[in-house]
Amino acid sequence: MKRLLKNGKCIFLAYDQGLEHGPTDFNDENVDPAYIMELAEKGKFSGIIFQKGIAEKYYKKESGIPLIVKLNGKTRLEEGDPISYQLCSVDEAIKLGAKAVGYTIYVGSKHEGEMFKEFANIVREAHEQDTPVIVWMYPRGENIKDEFSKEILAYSARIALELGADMVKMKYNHNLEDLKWIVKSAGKTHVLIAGGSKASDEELLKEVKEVMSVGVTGLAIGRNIWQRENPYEMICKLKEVVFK
Ligand code: FBP
Repeated sequence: MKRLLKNGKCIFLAYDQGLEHGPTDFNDENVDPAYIMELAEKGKFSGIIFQKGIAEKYYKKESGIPLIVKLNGKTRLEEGDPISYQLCSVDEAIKLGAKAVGYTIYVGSKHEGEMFKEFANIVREAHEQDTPVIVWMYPRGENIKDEFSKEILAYSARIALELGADMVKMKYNHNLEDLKWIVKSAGKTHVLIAGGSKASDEELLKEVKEVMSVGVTGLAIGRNIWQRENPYEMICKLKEVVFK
């Protein structure tokens, strides 16, 4: 964990959207993973999140930026209750240079149990090799009436703690009182907030200031960085807020 945190905080650059959403999120520049690797290096992010294929071909070990390999993933093309299967093992990720591994669980999906089982094995294997585990907790599926309700978000955070995750990445429902309870429910599991689709500079900075005031550890942010015309300006501003 020490490799990932500075003053107990972190900002990870997420770039697994190519699998989750398709190239629809990209333009001529950010469609190239080499551009993102350069962004992570120059912006001195706390970590870069890649799927295995991108990590193999584009991760630059000499950058010193910690690699986080996302072990499962799915497309947006399948309908019904979501399931995201493991596609890369902990050992493979570590061989690629990973300093942490990531996995998404769709809480409430009828396939939740399968994801719990895969995740339990990942936690065991990763912790045996002193590698932290980050879980993306996204409540989804027919049983989930409101994926942004306080109850379901706090339940998701608690599940992350119960299952042994070191960090839990969640979406923010724009209610600070709810977030306080969510952070408490996560206990010693660090809470990270996902970036979401591109917001204005003012909106994003306001939101980040807000979430950092209630004990959140940091951000795992993608589109809100690499879809900007001048990402470096925003990175500096975000660092001011998160680390200072
Ligand atoms: P953004 O910061 O671009 O929102 O990325 C965060 C993230 O968790 C990605 O890691 C992931 O690809 C994506 O969101 C999945 O979001 P969704 O399931 O809502 O499409």
